Amino acid sequence: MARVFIISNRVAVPNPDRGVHAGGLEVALKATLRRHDCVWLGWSGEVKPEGETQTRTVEAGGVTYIVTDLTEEDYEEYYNGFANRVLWPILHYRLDLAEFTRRDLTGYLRVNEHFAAELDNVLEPDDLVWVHDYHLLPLAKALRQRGRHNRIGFFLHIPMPPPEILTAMPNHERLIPALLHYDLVGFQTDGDSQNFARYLASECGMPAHIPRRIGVDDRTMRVGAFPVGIETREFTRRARRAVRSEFVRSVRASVPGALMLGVDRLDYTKGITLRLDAFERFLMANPKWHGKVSFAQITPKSRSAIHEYAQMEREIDTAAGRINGTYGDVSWTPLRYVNRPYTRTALAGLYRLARVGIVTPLRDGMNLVAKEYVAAQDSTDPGVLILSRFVGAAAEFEDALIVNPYDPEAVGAAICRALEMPLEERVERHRKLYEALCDNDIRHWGDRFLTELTGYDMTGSLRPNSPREASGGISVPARIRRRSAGFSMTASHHHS
Ligand code: ADQ
Repeated sequence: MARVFIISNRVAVPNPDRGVHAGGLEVALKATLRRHDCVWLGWSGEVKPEGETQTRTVEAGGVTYIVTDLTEEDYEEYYNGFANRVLWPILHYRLDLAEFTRRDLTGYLRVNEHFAAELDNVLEPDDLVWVHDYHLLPLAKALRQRGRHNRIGFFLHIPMPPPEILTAMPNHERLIPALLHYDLVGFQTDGDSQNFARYLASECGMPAHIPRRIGVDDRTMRVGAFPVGIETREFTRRARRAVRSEFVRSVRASVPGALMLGVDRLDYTKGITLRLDAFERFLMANPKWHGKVSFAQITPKSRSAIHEYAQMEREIDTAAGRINGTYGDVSWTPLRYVNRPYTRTALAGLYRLARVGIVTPLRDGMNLVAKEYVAAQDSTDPGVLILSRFVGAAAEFEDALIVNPYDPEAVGAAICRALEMPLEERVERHRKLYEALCDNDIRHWGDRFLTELTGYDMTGSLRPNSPREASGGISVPARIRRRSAGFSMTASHHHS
């Protein structure tokens, strides 16, 4: 049976010494790792001086992990540089925060070449390759240039902005058409797929209305939405158990009145500053709630080495101090702002305890916190989810209180509405949200993607599903094939 190669920037090698902290990607891929013969390849997380980097193979739990170190230059140019200072802000619609240098782009392409070379050493012709996220956009192209004809799929975990934004990225014409080298490109939502199709129409001369299959040379490329979900019932059970824990009981005892909860990595896309602004406006407009609601914002720090992140940390600290200074009392702290990670179980318990879950990113591919919050509720007395319209989850969660995160007064009003919502309405909204969650359980996500990638039903044995044919597709115009095929990695190794 064909092996499935999973390629991502970071690799979640199980490590008993560090305790289990399952990241979103690992949870999403759990069923795939269990059911298929998988090899997971990516960065080890270690940065070594030039000449001391290594690639290691580790076997654990039936999965082969191949991890490779980065040099300091790689880390700065590829990871901190092009991936997190250019692609991350631009794909989240933040052109104003992008800091492009050719040097970083060169580093980005070099690391993609390095991953392709490592993969090339071990890949068999019938192996499937599934590449994850914005760090590795040109990986299929690098593999094709090595003569590889394997089925290669790509999934973007973060948003795909419209071409009006994407075309402002320097060198977009070298990177985005490189996605045509994949056999399947998956996005979180239909909106993201449509944005990609619009880019192909405006920049690559494709027809405006893209069919699901596009003929590229002798291959067929497909584009589709594969919204990421969670293990819904498992998370519900975990939350039910967790509320009985010592930790959650002590939190409950320490909160006078209702708890509102926000859980996000500290990132400017998550809209935390505006969220605090909304909470402040809510407090200003609703003295009757003083002393009766506490807002816990749990926000582990990330990427502090990047200037914008350090600046945002300071802004949030200032706002938090101001809110507690203005409204707090010796017996009541309106805002509890915490910078540490919690275990999944502790988080599940906190979600269940919270009368309001507030998820207001300015832009987010999916947002699993919104899904975890809904899964964790007691269906007979559920809390209310306040959800930004600009996250992927909003497409499935119409029954949340949908808000515009850029409008703090409206978000403040939604906080009040959520706190005062009658039981009957809470139960009804939660029932519909929970149904939406169960319709899209993460256990089927990997199989859906792999089935679409191969044309075979990957849920059981490898049975033919539909023959793979290029008929009915359209051809990529020759000029794009040339441009795309003529994009040479080595030619781009000039320093700025
Ligand atoms: P992220 O931007 O990391 O993921 P998100 O989807 O919210 O965002 O996932 C965060 C995960 O980290 C959740 O499972 C959450 O429980 C956990 N987490 C957050 N704070 C924590 C804390 N203090 N302690 C412990 N765990 C914590 C990217 C995209 C998203 C997309 C996912 C998956 O940006 O839009 O949903 O990938 O595709």
